[in-house]
Amino acid sequence: MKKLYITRTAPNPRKALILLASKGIDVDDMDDIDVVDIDFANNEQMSEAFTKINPMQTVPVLKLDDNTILNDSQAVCEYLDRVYGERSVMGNDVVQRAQVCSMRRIAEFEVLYNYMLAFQHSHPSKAQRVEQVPEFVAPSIARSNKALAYFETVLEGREYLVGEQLSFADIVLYLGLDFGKLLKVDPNAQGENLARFYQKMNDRFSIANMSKAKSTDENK
Ligand SMILES: N[C@@H](CCC(=O)N[C@@H](CS)C(=O)NCC(=O)O)C(=O)O
Repeated sequence: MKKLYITRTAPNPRKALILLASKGIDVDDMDDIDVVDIDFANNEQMSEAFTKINPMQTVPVLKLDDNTILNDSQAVCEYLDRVYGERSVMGNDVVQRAQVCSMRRIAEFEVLYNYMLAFQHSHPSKAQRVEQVPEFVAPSIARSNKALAYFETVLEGREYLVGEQLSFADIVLYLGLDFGKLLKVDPNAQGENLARFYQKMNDRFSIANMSKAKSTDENK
């Protein structure tokens, strides 16, 4: 049995959960993957047991049947994308794959990562994890917001960032917008196109709606 170590509210593991959900797969209902929830509230990611699995003390981690460890969200998502479901969310042809890669990296490094830095440098729960530099917070948020202006133009007249179907780049941009809320950045106030995009993605993939879908399923 493979093991997927996640924290359901954190953006990097959510990439994997949303990728699977976008293919109609419920992570808790997979025959060959066991989900292991890592409790951030109790710093379980820093425990001795988890550190043995991933010395970087981060989630997600996917442990394969032969004990191979994939300890980065991109690697985990590449694996899940290839092994599960019909259509790849990484792009349908060579050019699309390159476009998805490009949009995904800009969304990741300019939007999500800068918000994560702002969070790590300001939130009390991360004081153990990083040496907090409060001066880092405002410029990091400003950097993310600046990149959002770029995505507002990319989404003009388009439903998704690349092609006509949802791709991994959309998932990462959505997670960036969603994480920005923790820094008091309103995802609905960054431009009309981003607001439309955020609403649509959030209806499908918000933490609340994904667990709601699950409890409805369980009640069947
Ligand atoms: N490069 C890694 C980064 C993963 C990462 O930073 N994950 C966060 C959750 S979004 C984490 O585990 N943080 C641990 C902590 O804050 O203590 C990846 O993309 O998988």
